[in-house]
Amino acid sequence: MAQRRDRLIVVSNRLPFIFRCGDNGRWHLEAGGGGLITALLPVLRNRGGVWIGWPGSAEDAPDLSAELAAAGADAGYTLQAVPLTAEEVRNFYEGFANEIIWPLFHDMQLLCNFDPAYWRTYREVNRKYARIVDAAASPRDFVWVHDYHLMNVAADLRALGCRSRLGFFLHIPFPSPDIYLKLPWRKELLEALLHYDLIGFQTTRDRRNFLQCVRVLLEDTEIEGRGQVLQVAAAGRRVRVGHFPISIDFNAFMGQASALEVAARAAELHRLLPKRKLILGIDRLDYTKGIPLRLKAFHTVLTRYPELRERISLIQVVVPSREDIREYTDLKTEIEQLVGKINGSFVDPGGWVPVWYVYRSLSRLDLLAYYRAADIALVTPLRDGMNLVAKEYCACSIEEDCALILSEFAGAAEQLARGAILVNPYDVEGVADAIHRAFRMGGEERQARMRGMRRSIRRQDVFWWVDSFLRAAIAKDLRAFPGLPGAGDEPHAEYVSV
Ligand code: GDG
Repeated sequence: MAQRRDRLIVVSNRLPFIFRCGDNGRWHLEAGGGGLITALLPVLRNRGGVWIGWPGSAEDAPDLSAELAAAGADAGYTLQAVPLTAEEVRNFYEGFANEIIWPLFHDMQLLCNFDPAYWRTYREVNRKYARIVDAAASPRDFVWVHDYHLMNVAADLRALGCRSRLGFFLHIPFPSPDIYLKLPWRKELLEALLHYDLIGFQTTRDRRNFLQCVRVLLEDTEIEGRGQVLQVAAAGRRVRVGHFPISIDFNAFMGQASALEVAARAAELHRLLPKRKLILGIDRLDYTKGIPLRLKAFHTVLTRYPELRERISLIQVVVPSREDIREYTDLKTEIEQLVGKINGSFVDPGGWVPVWYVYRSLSRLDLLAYYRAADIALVTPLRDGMNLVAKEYCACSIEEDCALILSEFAGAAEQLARGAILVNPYDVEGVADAIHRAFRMGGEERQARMRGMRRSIRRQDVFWWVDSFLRAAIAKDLRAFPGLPGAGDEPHAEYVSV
């Protein structure tokens, strides 16, 4: 009888396929997108495995398990849905995850609504995920849980007697103790996290913040080791804690951006907006992305450096997100007012429009064309776990003749500090000066900076990210653990037994 291999079990809030109700009232499955899915699909396809998550609709959606099974069979792994009731979605997803952890972990504690009912439902829903994982996992499997929605799952799994190895990756930042300590359930949440065998953060700053919180809140803390992965003992548990900057499929982006169709669409943009440098901002509608301050900086640059008028245009793409939440609709209104104010102040009838505002999701082709057409990317989140847009922009800059202005509070800044023009997004005049500097930068400097960033992103691409996390998870002894980043002599994760 063929022996079953150890499997990778991925657990995330959402499945890579979501249930959607079409205009005709019929339910169907739609493939999801995004960095996490792109990163993990090749590994799951090669090894087989299971992906467990919420299919993105309330429990009253019809039973689509047969469709889900068929989609999984096509994709080469098993999909398992975690059904959530409407109340669970409200208190767990919209409440605890998006009204507490999302703002708090992005340093915006004033936006938090610390409703105790949210915490109760968060614990219940995490237990629900844990029960489904426990039923699916064997002790030889490796369970990889993703993101802030599911921080309690390991503790719940251990309580159920699960003996599989457990890893966790946080896609958003981890705040400093000053901010984290505001959370009413701060100790319970930290202790729950320590039930994972490996905890991964995006940056060294996030890892440092986490370790400081552990030291402040928990007893008998010891931290050992150096480099990418440390050993931490606290509250009677031992856990590995590392930083693993997430990335993109660099070669896929570069290849697709080289397509004739993309080049033609990019050239068309330059024809429509002739004789000027194009500055690009692409963000989900979210208050962490710093869009209003960015628009104010653009207004400032046009006031402070009048010679740039008619020689630059900002294309600001805002992708609709969480539109049923008040903060988000208010933000949309604020953005639209600012765009109106800038265009009203500077527009040249029949000619130059300073801000091109696009409020919709772009097709992949358009996204690539915008990346390729832009001379300068303006990526200025107030706080961001990583920011993949910055990396995708570099990958698509095939001629290497363009500049990236990047917030120092994006995780990507740790890796791209030498090539990007780093800015403090709260410093409107500083960002305006950075735009001016990028506009005037000589070709040689632009190319040298962009070349360096592209080299680094290509070396540490998304497959490197998966590899380094899985290697850290399976290493038996950290002293025998080779330098993780770029360890070329190590087997690829697809072949590593997890
Ligand atoms: C979270 C963390 C962390 C955007 N507009 C369109 C579109 N996109 C794609 C981009 C990119 C992704 O969405 C956005 O990723 P980001 O990393 O920039 O931001 P979040 O969504 O906030 O992601 C973040 C990430 O998780 C991964 O760990 O980096 O810090 O907040 O891939 O290309 N794609 C298409 N049309 C669009 O209009 N097709």
